Amino acid sequence: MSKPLEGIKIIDFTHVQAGPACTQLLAWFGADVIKVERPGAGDVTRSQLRDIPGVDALYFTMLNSNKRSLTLDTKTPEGKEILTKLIKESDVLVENFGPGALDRMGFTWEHIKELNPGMIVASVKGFSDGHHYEDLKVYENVAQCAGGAASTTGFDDGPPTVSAAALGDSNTGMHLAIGILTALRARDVSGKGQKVAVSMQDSVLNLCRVKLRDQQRLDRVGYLEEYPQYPHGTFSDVVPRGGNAGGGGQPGWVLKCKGWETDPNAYIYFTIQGHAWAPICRAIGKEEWIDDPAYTTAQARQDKIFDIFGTIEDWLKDKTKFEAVDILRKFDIPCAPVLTMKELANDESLRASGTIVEVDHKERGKYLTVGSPIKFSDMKPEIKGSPLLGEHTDEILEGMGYSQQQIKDFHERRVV
Ligand code: CAO
Repeated sequence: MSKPLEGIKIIDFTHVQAGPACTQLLAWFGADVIKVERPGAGDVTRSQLRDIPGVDALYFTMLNSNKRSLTLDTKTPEGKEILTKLIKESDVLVENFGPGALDRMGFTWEHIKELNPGMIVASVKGFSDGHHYEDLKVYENVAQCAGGAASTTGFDDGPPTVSAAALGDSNTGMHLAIGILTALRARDVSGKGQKVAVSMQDSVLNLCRVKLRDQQRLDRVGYLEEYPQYPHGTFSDVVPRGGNAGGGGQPGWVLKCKGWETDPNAYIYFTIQGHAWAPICRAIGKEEWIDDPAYTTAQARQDKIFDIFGTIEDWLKDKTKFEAVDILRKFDIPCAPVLTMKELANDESLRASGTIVEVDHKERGKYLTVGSPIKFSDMKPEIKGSPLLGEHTDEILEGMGYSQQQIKDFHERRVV
C-alpha cells in the first residue's frame, strides 16, 4: 500500500524538538516534509551535543528522518518570493518559532490565507494565544513546570522535579500532529484551511489531568488515599509529590531486587491490583494474608502498605528484576523491570517491532533511532536517515520550476 499521507506537502519551519517531532511523524506516514533552514546554520540541534566532530548530532538525526532539507533565507526579498511560491503549492506549514517571528518575517496567518486558502498553518508556542505569558520563549523543562508536571513529580521531601520524558517537546509535537490531521480531514469536507495552535503548557497539562482530578478530590476530602502521605503523613491544600505511587488507585511502588546495592536500576515496578491480592500472596509465599481480615481489602491494607512492600522486597532479594518478573507474570501480577536505555537499545522485541531501528546516515554511518510507536496492519513505516543541511535545495527549487541559472544565482547571493 502507498503511504496514506503521500501527496501532502509540508513546509517544515520547525526547530529543536517540539516541532520536528511532529513533522517527522507525518514524514514517516508519507508526507513530503520540506525542512526549511537558514543557509549556513540550519536547525541548532545539528550542532548541539555532537558526538562526532563536524557531523550532524544525534539530537538532529533522531528528530528529522524522512525529511528533505531546503536552505532558504526568508528574510531576503528573493527568499520571501520563494517561500511565497512554496506556500501556494503546499498543504501545511508547521512552525515553532518564538512568539511573533512568523509575523515579523511577513507571513501572518491572514497573508498566508490569501496566498493559499487551503493552507493549514500549525504552530507550537510555549503558552496559548492570549495567555498572560504568551510572549515567553519556552523550552522543555519550562513547560513541565508551567504545566503542572514538576510540582507533582518527585518525592515529598525533595524539590519539584522534571521528567526525563519529553512531556513539553515531543508530547506537544504529537498533539500538533493530531491537530494537523484533523484540519486536513476538515479541509477534505470544507475545502478550507485553518490555523492549528498547540501550547506546550496545555499539552503537559493534558497529560497531568489525573493531578487536576486529585486537586479537586483533595479540596473536597482533605486527603488522597493512594499517596504515600496517607494515612501517616500530612496533606496541605495542594496536590503533593507522590514519589513512585500509582496514580490510578492501585497501590504500587518501585521495589529493590537482587543487586540493587551496586546496580542503580535493579528494581521492578510492582502493583497491588485489588483483584490480584490472592495471587500476590501465593507468589510471595504469604498465603495466610489471603483470608486475614487485616489484609483482605484494599482499605485494610492501606495503613500497612509500605510494610507489605517491605515483605515483597524481602522475597525479591535473591531474584534479579528479570527473574522476578518471570515469576510474577505467571500469577497475572502487573509489573515490569526498570529498564535502562542500554537494555532497551538491545531489546530484541523492540528491534523486531520496529520501535527501535538502525538507520544509515551519509556522514555518520549507522545509528539507532526510535521508529514509529504507532503500528498499522496495512503499512510499516520505513525510517530513513535525516537530510544533510540543504541536501535537497536544488532538487526542490527545480521542482518548483526555477532554472539552473536562477538556482546558481540564489546560491551566489546566499538566498539558499
Ligand atoms: N531565514 C531567516 N530567518 C530565519 C529563518 C530562515 N530560514 N528561520 C528562522 N529565522 C529567524 C526567525 O525569523 C527569528 O527572527 P526574529 O526573532 O528576528 O524575528 C529568528 O530566526 C529566531 O527565531 P526563534 O525566536 O524561534 O529562535 P530562538 O533561538 O531565539 O528561540 C525557542 C528558540 C525554541 C525558545 C523559540 O523558538 C520558542 O519559544 N519556540 C516556541 C516554543 C517551542 O517550540 N519550544 C520548544 C523548543 S524544543 O525544546
